[in-house]
Amino acid sequence: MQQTYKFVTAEEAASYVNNGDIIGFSGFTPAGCPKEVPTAIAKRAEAFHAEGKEFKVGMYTGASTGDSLDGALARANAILFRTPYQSNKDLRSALNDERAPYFDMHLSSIAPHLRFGFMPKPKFAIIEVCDITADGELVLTTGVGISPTICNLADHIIVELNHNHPKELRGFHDIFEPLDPPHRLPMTLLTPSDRMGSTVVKVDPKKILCVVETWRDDEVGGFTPTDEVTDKIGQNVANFLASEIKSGRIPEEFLPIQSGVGNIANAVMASLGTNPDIPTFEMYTEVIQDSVIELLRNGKIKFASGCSLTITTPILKELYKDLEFFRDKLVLRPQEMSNSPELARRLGLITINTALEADIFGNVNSTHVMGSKMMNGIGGSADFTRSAYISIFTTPSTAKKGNISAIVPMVSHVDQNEHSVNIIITEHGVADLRGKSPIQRAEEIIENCVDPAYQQILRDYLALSGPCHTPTDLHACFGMHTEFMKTGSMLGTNWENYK
Ligand code: 0RQ
Repeated sequence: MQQTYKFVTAEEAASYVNNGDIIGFSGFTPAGCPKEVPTAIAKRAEAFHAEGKEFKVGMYTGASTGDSLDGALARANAILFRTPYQSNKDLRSALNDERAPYFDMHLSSIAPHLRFGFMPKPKFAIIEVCDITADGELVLTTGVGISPTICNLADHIIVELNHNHPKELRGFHDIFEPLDPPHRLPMTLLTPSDRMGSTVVKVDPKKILCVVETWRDDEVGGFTPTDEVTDKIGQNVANFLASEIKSGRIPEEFLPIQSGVGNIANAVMASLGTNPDIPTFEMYTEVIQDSVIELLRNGKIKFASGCSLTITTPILKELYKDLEFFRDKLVLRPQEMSNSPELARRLGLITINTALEADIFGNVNSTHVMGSKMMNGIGGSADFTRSAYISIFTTPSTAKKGNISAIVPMVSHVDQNEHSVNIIITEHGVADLRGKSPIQRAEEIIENCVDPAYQQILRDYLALSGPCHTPTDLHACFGMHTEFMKTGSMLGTNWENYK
């Protein structure tokens, strides 16, 4: 069957790509991303640069990718533009040094915005698959991302056929692309385990330019082991949800969970899994991390719907040995479905995402360090938060050895605003912002979530303003940030300087 396609080396595939071309890549996080062809494109760019010639490509991805994609192209200085979420060290440096123009977007918006023509269409789609048929059926691997849309929109498809992923992954995907307004119909899922799409991405075989074979593993990094702080945050989340069930504010049968990425999110999932007061549950989320696989095995999680299996290689290999056990417990969907605000609202998701900093009124910054340096991106956090049944943000109360308070008078960048954030949780406790005025929210956050070393500083900040609705002092609101920039610590913040 496959002989009908042209099998080539990664270098030959990369030779079709020229300066200024725009590429859409498969995958979501390092899961399911192409690896060989992007690295070969980076080498091609380096060769052009060595001859003094321009070579840059535009890049659409599902979310973050692996180092052989984002890292390689960033190091080669080959990025014309890049969107959305990223988490690669070298790409982060490139975009913060203005070497790689980057724009951050909600993950649910990429595919529709491409279809609407809000951004230039990709010329190439580079797609990792575990199987391909002569009539153009592509069986994706561990991440779906924006693959269906870029396959439809691109002029040419370059396939990376990865033999490290079993062909038996066929059946794990639920691929559906909605019609655009005014013809859009509802997405019909009523529970996380419902399906409404196809198991494959179907393309016109004539669009498949070539196929590159590979045996490379996904480049998913390991997690930092949980520590006292992340353990405590996890326990606080689990205890809070248990008390919400007890009070009847969350139904007894519980609701599906969405959980973000990173070390804290992984620790939170582990705590939910071990708390006896949390019933067995389902997940409707974007990233399925290591801890979820363990909880599916021991029955604490009944079903997980996601956009990617972002799991470390040893755990993925174990999962592949047991694929039939997981067949009725896992589904992977395009991010337009996994992150759909329509579905998040209908399913009643409990959403748990991570903040870099939050302010005393409940606004959250998950992306910018000191207001200007991009960390990773907003990812799907706002897709879920705004539509959640109950939205939670977690963060350690301090960063950088206690020199930064994660709770500040005003966030240095806003990703989620006070109207969408219901609950903030640190290792010290839980702030419930529901039904509270700005001043009541500030008191709730300062007394329950702020590190003791910063509580008085924030109480004193609140006292700077006279009677008003939201006590924001326009001179002082970034005083803790500016103190950190001057001295390397927020601890010495002195409001006398602002009076
Ligand atoms: O840096 O390791 O150099 O010290 O930020 O912090 O505590 O390891 O947390 O791995 O969970 O990542 C928000 C980045 C958290 C992530 C973020 C520094 C801190 C450390 C990382 P060092 P931790 P995590 C899913 C949904 C995007 C939004 C989202 C993220 C580093 O969760 O990208 O949830 N979220 N999307 O020291 C300066 C502060 C800081 C700070 C922490 N206030 N100022 N530095 N750090 N707070 C994503 C997808 O959709 C795919």
